[in-house]
Amino acid sequence: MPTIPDAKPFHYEFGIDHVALVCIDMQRDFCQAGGFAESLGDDLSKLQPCIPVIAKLQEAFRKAELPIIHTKECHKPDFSDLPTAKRNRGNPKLKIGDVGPMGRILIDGEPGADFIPECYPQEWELVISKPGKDTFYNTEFDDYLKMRKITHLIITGVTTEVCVQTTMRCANDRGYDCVLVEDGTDSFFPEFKEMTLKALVAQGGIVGWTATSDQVLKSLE
Ligand code: C5J
Repeated sequence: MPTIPDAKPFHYEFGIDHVALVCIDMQRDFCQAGGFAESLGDDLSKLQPCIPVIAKLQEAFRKAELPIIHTKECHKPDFSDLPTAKRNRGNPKLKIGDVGPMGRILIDGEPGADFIPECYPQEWELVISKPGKDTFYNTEFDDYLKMRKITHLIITGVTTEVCVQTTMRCANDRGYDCVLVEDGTDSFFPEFKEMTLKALVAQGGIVGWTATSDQVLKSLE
């Protein structure tokens, strides 16, 4: 059975037919200039280190013919899945739905809500459009995982303490065993990333595990 012996807080095992790579919100609106994050005043350079790491994990999962699930945080063009409170939060220069340099901010189908080229899904991979921070909320995620008998999730993406952490906590509550890839996630706030990585594995792995991308890649050899 594939094992990550040095995962934190202790070794992690998964059945090769029951594991998926989850790539959270590797979108132009978060990672590139002219998008949502920049309109909130965030420093985009903070999200760049995890990009080649996620690309490498995607390559390895594809080579091993293992499933990859991509999420994108976005809303319907008519705002029917966008709470007014979310639209107004943060007083951004460009609100969700406003027209920016990459089309309407965080609206499904617009260039900004699409994936960055480095982490772009293959056409046979599942893409989940999610209106919330939690990938389970109002999506087909849980049905898909159950249908494919996936019980173990290797989680990557941005941002660590928002959509990534929220999804991992909600997966844990549903019984999935999750590993967050330490160098496969980033935050605009490095101190939040550091605390999140510690908090998830505290108390004997109260939310799950963390491991480096090298450790994950080794487990697939
Ligand atoms: C945020 C996310 N930070 N993908 N979304 O608004 O973490």
